[in-house]
Amino acid sequence: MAKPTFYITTPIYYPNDKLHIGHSYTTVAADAMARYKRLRGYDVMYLTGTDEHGQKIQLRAAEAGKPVMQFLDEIIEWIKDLWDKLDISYDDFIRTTEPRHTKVVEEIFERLIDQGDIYLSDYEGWYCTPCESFWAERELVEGKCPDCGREVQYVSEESYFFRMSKYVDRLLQFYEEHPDFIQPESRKNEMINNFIKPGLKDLCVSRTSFDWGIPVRRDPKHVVYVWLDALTNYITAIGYGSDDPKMRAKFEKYWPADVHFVGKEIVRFHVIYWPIILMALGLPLPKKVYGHGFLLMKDGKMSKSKGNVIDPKLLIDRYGSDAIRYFLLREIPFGQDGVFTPEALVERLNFDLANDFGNLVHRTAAMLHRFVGGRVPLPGARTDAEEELAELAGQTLRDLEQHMDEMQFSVALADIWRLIRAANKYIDDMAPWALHKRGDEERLRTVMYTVAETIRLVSVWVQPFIPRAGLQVLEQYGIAPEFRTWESTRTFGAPIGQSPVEQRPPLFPRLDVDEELEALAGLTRGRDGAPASRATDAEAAGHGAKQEGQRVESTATPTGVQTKETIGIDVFDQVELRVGQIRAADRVPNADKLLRLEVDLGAETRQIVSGIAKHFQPEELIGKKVVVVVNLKPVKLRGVASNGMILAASTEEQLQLVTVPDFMPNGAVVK
Ligand code: ME8
Repeated sequence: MAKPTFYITTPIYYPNDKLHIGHSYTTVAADAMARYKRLRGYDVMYLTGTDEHGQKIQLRAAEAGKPVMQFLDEIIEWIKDLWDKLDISYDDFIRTTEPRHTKVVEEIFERLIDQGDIYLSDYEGWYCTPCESFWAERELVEGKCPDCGREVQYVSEESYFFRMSKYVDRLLQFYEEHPDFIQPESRKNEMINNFIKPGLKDLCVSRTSFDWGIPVRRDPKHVVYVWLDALTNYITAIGYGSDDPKMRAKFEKYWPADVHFVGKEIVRFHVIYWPIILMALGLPLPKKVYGHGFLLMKDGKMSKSKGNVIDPKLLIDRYGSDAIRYFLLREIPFGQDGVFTPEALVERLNFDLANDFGNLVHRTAAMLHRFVGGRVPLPGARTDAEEELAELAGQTLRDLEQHMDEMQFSVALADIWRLIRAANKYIDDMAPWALHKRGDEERLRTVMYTVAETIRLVSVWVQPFIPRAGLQVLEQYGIAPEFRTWESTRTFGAPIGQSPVEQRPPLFPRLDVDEELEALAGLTRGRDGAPASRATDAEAAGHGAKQEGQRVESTATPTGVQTKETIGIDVFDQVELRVGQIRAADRVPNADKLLRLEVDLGAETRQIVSGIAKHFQPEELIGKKVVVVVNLKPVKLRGVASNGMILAASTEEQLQLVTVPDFMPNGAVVK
């Protein structure tokens, strides 16, 4: 039987300059999804590429003093090298200057004129060259481009226009019938309210003021203007309009795309103009457009002029591709904006990769050698402890698949790490060294097998995210090919006994925090050239759970409770409380009061550092439904990021978390 297909794309990036870590973010996310689907047995087509036409490219090449094609070839080589370094498993790379694209765009344009969807008229308006955008007078901000603040020029020129307005009703009907088309859902209303309801304007699709573009066949003083050219890459790359029957069959096989991954700023083009172009061509529409959030720097959006752009190659050279991939996917909930901080990067690498996963793999291999001859042993009878771990593994797989289907990469990784932490705890609780000492051979074999089996599952599951580490561990643990498949992880208890295990250096080295922060400051310079600073202790004040010993200024009322100053409901309303479920908890090293929690808020999982370590063991908190202040400014506590606060009731002697019944969903509002 033919495999089901899965066609996934990234935006085609402008090669007017080297790409930065923001572009890598989309490409890594799409790669994780492509790898995941391949592991699930899909025939995947993963497309990326470059959007090579337009005035901006022409100007940049002129600045560099190079012929445009040479300028482009050099950057494309740099980009492909970046994707190789990041282990991006794309199946095709489309350049919009390739004949397989240009020829088809020319034909599409002719056809759309013949059909009456494209017409000739005059364009008048303000044009921003760097943004390649036209603006109406009223849209300008103090006479400048509302997007980038730069000078705009008044242009009046003959242009071809696409009659977008003709298709608006059909588009709205499509949204109704396909409620999952635009993801995350919140972006849909923004599109309807901001762009469609005020009246969708026809789109200018040709220019005469520059010539670096695909000429309009019947009127070659015009070149096809950027979005019509760019968007159609998704169909030309897989053979639409090709003369080659094999390519046409490829188009039939993969179209419509399963998902276009794009940054939120270009969602509009993908959910309004692109579907309309496809309707005009009589083609089916893509199944989903996922508009993810921005990766920001502490001082806002990454931009060359702010000088806060990070070169991803420098990061990969220093930390390895797995580390960067992990960080990007784990740190920022897909769909939301997230801030890149050097502290968060180093912490993720130290805690999650070196301490949790790396250490599990390393210490287990060492114990297998020390206690049972360097092979995975055959297990004896399971006890409750093994059953529990096996059950958690089953639950992890179910959660992981659900979250991957929802494209919630950070939550999917949190799912896997819950099992990794449970395996580390299982080792601590079972103490194989003690079993060895007292000669309890059968228990020792069972425990060591159980840990190795957990490592097998985890190593298969992490492969979409950190492919090198996943594969390396499967090899290190001598796992046979049939037990490396996704399907084989549905059973806990594969016959991997007797597999020879190698002792290898740790997967991820532990980093010296201060040294790395200094090195990273050199890679990411702020506007004034000063290294990005670490969060101060003062910023951290008042975070985590209610801090013990925090002074409260109170005003006495004649009787009853003593209160602070009276506030209006509007002030209280500013505090946003939601139900959250604690998914993971561990101690913050060198901080005897602090626990690091991962709290599931439905739409995302947050890390919160809480000053409750004196009152709870981390493991007793797992699964508890608590009340979380979700709109508190993020801070660092002992260098660990904390994004929210958990409510607790306390007296001098005791502290209890405020909990909510289990049936209340995660993310429910508390007021
Ligand atoms: O828009 N955070 O190309 P582009 C997250 N050629 N993602 C980011 C990012 C950031 N800070 N910066 C860039 C174009 N991206 C057009 C696309 S598609 C038919 C044509 C990612 O080079 C994100 O995916 O400006 C964003 O949409 C894309 O790069 C923009 O790349």
